[in-house]
Amino acid sequence: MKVSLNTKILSKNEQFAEQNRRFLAEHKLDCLNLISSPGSGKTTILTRTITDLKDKLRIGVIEGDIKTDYDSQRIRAAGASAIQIETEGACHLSAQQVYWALNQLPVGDMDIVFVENVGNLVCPSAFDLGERGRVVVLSIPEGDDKPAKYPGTFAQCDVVLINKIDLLAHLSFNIDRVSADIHTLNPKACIFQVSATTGKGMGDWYDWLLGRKKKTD
Ligand SMILES: Nc1nc2c(ncn2[C@@H]2O[C@H](COP(=O)(O)OP(=O)(O)OP(=O)(O)O)[C@@H](O)[C@H]2O)c(=O)[nH]1
Ligand SMILES: [Mg+2]
Repeated sequence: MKVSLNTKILSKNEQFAEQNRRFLAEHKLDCLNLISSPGSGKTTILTRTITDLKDKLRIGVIEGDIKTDYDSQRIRAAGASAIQIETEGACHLSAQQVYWALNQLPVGDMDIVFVENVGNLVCPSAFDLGERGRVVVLSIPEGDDKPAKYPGTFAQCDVVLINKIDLLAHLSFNIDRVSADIHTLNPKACIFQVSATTGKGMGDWYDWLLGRKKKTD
């Protein structure tokens, strides 16, 4: 018997990532995968973005956490639809979980779906969810050595949001070093300095997001 080895065998995750790409294309939906350490401010960035862009961008959110629906409650309180996935121990979301959640969201009323991945800088970047872009959040209290120590995550993203810049005066964090390290790993990454609690710098992030909307319109 002759077995052809020319056909690429896709893993289950890759198959669902392909399905997600088709789903997003059919529904003309943008989709960004948010990756960071726990507590860097992903949900705070999302709730502020939902509030500030409520007249400009229709946002839905898929929340990934090991346990609890706290984050999806915060998203709904900010005025957007949210679907919570509890991974029960897994350190990342899978494309199959995202496929299920996309099918629960009222996507006909949306321009973009954010996927807030489980907080850590290692596993999530290894799993293609079929998303259209990746955003890594790095916050000032985590320290300025993180891009160098977790290069895989920073090498595969479109944007890095350096969050909690309101704390710069209180902590030792060298923004120039971080920017240089990110650009060495990923010359195309856009870097925005923001504070999700004070709102400082969020305008540049919004301009970038709204620029994507114009391209998909
Ligand atoms: N000072 C300051 N605190 C912030 C900022 N953004 C978020 N925080 C605080 O940081 C803490 C964690 O914020 P979250 O938005 O829950 O972080 P997260 O990344 O969603 O956390 P996980 O989902 O658990 O990974 C909260 O106490 C926020 O109020 C900021 O820009 N400045
Ligand atoms: Mg969160």
